[in-house]
Amino acid sequence: MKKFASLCTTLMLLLVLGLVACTSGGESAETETEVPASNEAVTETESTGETAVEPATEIVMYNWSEYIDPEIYTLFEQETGIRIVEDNFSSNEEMLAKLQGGATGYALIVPSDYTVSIMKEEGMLAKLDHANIPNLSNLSDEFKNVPFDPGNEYCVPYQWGTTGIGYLDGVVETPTSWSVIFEPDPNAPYYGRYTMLDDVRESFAAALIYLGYDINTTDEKQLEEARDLLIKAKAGLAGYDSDTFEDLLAAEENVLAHGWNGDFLVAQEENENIAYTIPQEGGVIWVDNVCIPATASPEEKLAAEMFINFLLDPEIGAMLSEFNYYASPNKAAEDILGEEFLSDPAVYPPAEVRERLQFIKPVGEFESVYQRMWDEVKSANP
Ligand code: SPD
Repeated sequence: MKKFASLCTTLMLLLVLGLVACTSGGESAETETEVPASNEAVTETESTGETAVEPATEIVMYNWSEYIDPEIYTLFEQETGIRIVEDNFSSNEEMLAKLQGGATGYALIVPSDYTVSIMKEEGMLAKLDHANIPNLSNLSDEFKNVPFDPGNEYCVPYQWGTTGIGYLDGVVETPTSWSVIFEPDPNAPYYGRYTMLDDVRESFAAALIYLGYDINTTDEKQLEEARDLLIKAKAGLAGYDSDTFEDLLAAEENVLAHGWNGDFLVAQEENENIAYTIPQEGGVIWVDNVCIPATASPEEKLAAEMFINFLLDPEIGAMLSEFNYYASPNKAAEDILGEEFLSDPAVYPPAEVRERLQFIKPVGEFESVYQRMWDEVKSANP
């Protein structure tokens, strides 16, 4: 058994602020990763033989780009002395491949729902010590028991959103169907001026939805049809882009894009003609989560849990949504966000839209078939 003996003294202020809890029990990274013998931050107390862990003074968060207000890092550092450095990825698969390839040094990662399932299955995540995250109680009930991580054992929902089509209102008609992308018309004014996400599961989901198939199909014939459709669509595409699709719309370089709702809504501040819609065939709904890789040291894990607790603070949760325009899983933050935000159908889709949305789910071994066909799409010259 280990306890944070000196932590209780040195972090008294943080305790008062509710930022960290001291515990001698519960799950902690020590059960997932060995404490390096040379690590000075982990000391053994003479009387009990128990170890005291102090939080790391700097940790790295591996996140999607433009997904967090940098001011949140500053406030956290002011309160705790812990500096957070950010590194970015553009897709779940990129992040997963990097970690599977042995990358270490990340204390916080932000995988989507289906990727949490994959990482749990592969033993890549540390179990959270809930005693260090008292603000967990601020989560809305529906996010306390998500199917990919019941009881928030490994992760805490960060933000949630949808995948649909953003467009320049007034320049193109409201795209009511995915046909705008999948039936490319060389005479259409937007031909060559739209992008699709550079994301295997998202782009296949759009094609499978248009074909009327399950977005998690493991039927190779259906997937081949979707691949062929994606190749056909490629003729009219300006490119695959997960990082700047909204900026290209704001600059009116492109007029339409497959992408994530919040990114379009943020870009509206630059160009008020940007609008977002979910086509009649439906779209994707997703939950991104903040988790700790199993490779994090006990010191990094404690600092990461303190930051997760900080994110769950009502004011900080509201700051997060005000910055990235994604829906919050934090009930206490929603109470601050106010009615205008909560009633925006582009952020919180109404019931009739929600029933047309599907979650991407893990497809096990079949993941490699998706990847192979995606490689075929990317290398095709239509
Ligand atoms: N700019 C941040 C975008 C985050 C999108 N994450 C959603 C992934 C769903 N597959």
